[in-house]
Amino acid sequence: MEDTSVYSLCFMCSIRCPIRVLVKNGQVQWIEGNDNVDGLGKALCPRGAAGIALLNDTQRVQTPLIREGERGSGKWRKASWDEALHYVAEKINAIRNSDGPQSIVFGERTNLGTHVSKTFMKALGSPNHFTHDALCKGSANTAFRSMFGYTDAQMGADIKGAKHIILYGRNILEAIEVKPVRALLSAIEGGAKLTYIDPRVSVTATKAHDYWMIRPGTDLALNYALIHVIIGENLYDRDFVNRWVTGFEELQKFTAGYTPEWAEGETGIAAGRIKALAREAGKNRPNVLFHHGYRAAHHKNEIYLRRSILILNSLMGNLEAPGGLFFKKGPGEAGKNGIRKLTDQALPKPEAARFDGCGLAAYPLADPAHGIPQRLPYAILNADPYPVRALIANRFDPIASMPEANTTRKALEKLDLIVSIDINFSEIAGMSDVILPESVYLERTDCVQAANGMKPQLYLRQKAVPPRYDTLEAPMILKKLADRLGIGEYFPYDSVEELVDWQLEGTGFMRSDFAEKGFVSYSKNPIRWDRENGLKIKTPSGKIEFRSSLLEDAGFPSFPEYEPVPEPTDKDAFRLITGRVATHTHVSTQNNLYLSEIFPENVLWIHKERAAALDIADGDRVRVHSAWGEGELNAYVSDLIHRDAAFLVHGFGHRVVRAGRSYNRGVSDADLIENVTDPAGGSPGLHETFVKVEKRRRKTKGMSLLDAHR
Ligand SMILES: Nc1nc2c(c(=O)[nH]1)N[C@H]1C(S)=C(S)[C@@H](COP(=O)(O)OP(=O)(O)OC[C@H]3O[C@@H](n4cnc5c(=O)[nH]c(N)nc54)[C@H](O)[C@@H]3O)O[C@H]1N2
Ligand SMILES: Nc1nc2c(c(=O)[nH]1)N[C@H]1C(S)=C(S)[C@@H](COP(=O)(O)OP(=O)(O)OC[C@H]3O[C@@H](n4cnc5c(=O)[nH]c(N)nc54)[C@H](O)[C@@H]3O)O[C@H]1N2
Ligand code: SF4
Ligand SMILES: [Mo]
Repeated sequence: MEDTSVYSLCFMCSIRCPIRVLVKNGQVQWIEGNDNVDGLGKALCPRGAAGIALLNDTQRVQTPLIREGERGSGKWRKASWDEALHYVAEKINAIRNSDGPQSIVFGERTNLGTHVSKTFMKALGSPNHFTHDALCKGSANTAFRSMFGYTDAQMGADIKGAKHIILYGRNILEAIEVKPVRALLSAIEGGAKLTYIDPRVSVTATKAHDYWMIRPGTDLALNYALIHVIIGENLYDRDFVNRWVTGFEELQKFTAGYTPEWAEGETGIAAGRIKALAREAGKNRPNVLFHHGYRAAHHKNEIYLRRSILILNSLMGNLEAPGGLFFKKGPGEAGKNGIRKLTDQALPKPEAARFDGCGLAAYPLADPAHGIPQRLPYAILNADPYPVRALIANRFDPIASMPEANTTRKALEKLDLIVSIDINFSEIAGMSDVILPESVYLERTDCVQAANGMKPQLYLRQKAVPPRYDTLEAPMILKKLADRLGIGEYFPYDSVEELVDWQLEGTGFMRSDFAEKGFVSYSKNPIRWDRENGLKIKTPSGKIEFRSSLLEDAGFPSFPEYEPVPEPTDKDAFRLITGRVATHTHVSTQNNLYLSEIFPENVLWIHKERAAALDIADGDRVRVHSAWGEGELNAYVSDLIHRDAAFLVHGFGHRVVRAGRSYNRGVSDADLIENVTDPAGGSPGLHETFVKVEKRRRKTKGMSLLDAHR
């Protein structure tokens, strides 16, 4: 067989970097970045490079499975697709008839086939489709809508064009998207300055010109003080603010008392440094980027931190300027048609209200396009607002990815049906009655990716090799299930390729157009809006709303007074913070053959003086616990973390035996963290929990952070 080169999209995480896959004799030989794409080169991150290990993994789910033993006992029998889908359809039909379609809930990580799943749920008559979005950045989504009338996903940040980049725990060099990594490094090489703010010395901190070890949870105090100086010393873009902003005077009055000296007491950052940053930013505006972050699920008042960052950008007047925030342009901006989605069809309107209160009285501002996943356990446990009987989880692990995993486990026990569409023996697969295995990304074509940006483009994930095992693509799994549920009419395709062709109708592009470079562009040149008259702000006032009608109409303030962040009160108490490492994706790669060897388990970062007071040395075994769960792991003791904080890499502590390489390695942060939600923004506060740490006296083999990295 000939060597072939297939352009596709990585899916070792959901960033979907464009890739070129080299196939020889039907085997994937090599994967690299698609260097036809501006700013990407051939680069991949470590996880992207480990895609071949996923493809060939003998520990992934290989056939449909139906549970035989107790829930969670790990006993399933192999089933044919026909049998497994028939089984699921029968159960769903019975539940739909007894309790109504709203008692069926579908949760997924937003993906290229989300329009298929949304269609599936609407056709069933259930309002209860939700995505992971709130867990990741829901409060940033709401913050963007409150300021600009666009979601965070509809806007971008031009890192490459900035003269000064300020990052609030946006750990670009470990929480990786390949393009921004390269953009940041090239900006730095080109002379840009990097200021990095994090209670922990991450890899990004080591590349910064200025690193600030902030007291965890106090970034909002810092920003109030920055705004105070920027307005007080006239460092902002007056013309831009006059033209585009409403609520400036209220902001000025509000921040008058929040001085840098006050912020120093709260954040631990010297007032002089805060003033210097404000002045430097003022000098370089508009090419200064206060990055709005990625994961915006830290605190209960998260929306206000994200809004304060957006305010700083607006004061710099950086919108649509090089190095600033920009509005992503779609095909319409180039006078062309976008792709079709199954949700464009006329679909039944579900009668019941959502289970999670999203868009309703409980959480009026969170985005109903995504929902509030972390409310699911309470809806089930309290049958509030109605009984939930069945969960379908697609490419999403509600147990490991939502806080208070033990509460989630208890709630899921009550369901009549749990189905997961997964590739791994994840925590949710481990509890499922039926596991429907998806083909991995190298084995499947997916729905078209509409990549809006400065240049609107379309990308396509294209199958590089046939499936190794008895697996299917999710859009086919749902179509086959829909056929068995009498709602097949909404799924007018017999293969994903046919669905792609249907999506492309009217765009002027065809599937074959993706063969040459892996993507197609609607416009040759970047589209920028005119900063004087051409910004299309979509708030009710048509202005950037410092004073937000969205918030105030729902009864939330635009400028809440700062509430001091509590310090740990006991000698053994630490504020738990969580995050990424370059070698793993959330909860899904810990069992990868290569990645599990490079980084087999997480360790607990604590400050050396705090550790000494507890008689804990580097590499010692410790017990970490909260009111919600506990675990045992090794301590990483250093001065690279703030005294108040303890840090855990997210994603470890797997409990499913079939995931043999990751089983019982490290501790799950989800077991420890309390499930609390930002009532305005919709995200969980993942950094609100204090944990206690104690030394384990028994001798166990220790692994230091360095060992873990080896
Ligand atoms: N405690 C804590 N919780 C967190 C976070 C944290 O830092 N700490 N981070 C939050 C953030 S930012 C996010 S984005 C979410 C992420 O939450 P999730 O989306 O749940 O996490 P992932 O690890 O990306 O993927 C979950 C599941 O997708 C499966 N999967 C992977 N590839 C495929 C595929 O091709 N097809 C199918 N069908 N399944 C696949 C994996 O096996 C895994 O079971 O978690 C959030 N939750
Ligand atoms: N390798 C890898 N890359 C990924 C992913 C992955 O799973 N693995 N996931 C992708 C996804 S979905 C997301 S959302 C992004 C996440 O991208 P980021 O949001 O950049 O990364 P996290 O690791 O979630 O962020 C946590 C950082 O915030 C710091 N931090 C904690 N508390 C505070 C605080 O009070 N103030 C400040 N300033 N900093 C604080 C933590 O120490 C940590 O370094 O990464 C994306 N890229
Ligand atoms: S960031 Fe890494 S794992 Fe994620 S899509 Fe890109 S190359 Fe793949
Ligand atoms: Mo995320």
